Amino acid sequence: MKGTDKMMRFGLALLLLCVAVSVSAFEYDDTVQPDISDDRLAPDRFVLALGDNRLTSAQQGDAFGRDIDYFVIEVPAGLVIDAVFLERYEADPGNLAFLGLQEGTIFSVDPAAATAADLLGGIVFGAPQVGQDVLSEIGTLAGAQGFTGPLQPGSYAFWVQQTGPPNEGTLNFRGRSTLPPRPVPALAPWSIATLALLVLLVGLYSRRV
Ligand SMILES: [Ca+2]
Repeated sequence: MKGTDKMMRFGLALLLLCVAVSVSAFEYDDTVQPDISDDRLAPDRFVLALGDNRLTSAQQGDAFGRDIDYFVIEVPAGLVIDAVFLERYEADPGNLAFLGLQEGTIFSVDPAAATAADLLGGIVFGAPQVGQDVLSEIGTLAGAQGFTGPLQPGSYAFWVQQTGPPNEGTLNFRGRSTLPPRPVPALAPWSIATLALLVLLVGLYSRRV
């Protein structure tokens, strides 16, 4: 293998590394992007990343054209969900929504038949909780299996619905690292990308001369 080819392969590997370490938190808004799945057996899927992971969704009851939202959040190894902030909620006064969750990659029960016992946790939420971290309230839903502390690595299926006129709300699922701090400061992703591009450019130049 020529030296320039080796150099270019090294540069490409660095670029791939850069992409891998700079995976960003998810941000989704179903009021402007496609509606979040109405199918509990085929929920939309999001992967939690470090920091703020925001999901804005709208729901409405039967009289307004039923819209239920199902989504799964995958919590990778090394991360936990340590807070769920209700950042925004807009609806008619007094119109509240419900969020329930189960462990797994689908929501296993028909919402018409679901009881609290089917859920890991849940919450009736709305304007009163705007600005609050509601994770502990989700974990203490009466009759649910319940949990305390952060949501550990795994898959969590969420069911969000309400029965009144349209609402919309923004939840921020905060990802926190559980890995020990690195002893040596790591290169920032942009500096790895810069190095990778330099290696590629040198490789291309070397091929031409
Ligand atoms: Ca929706």
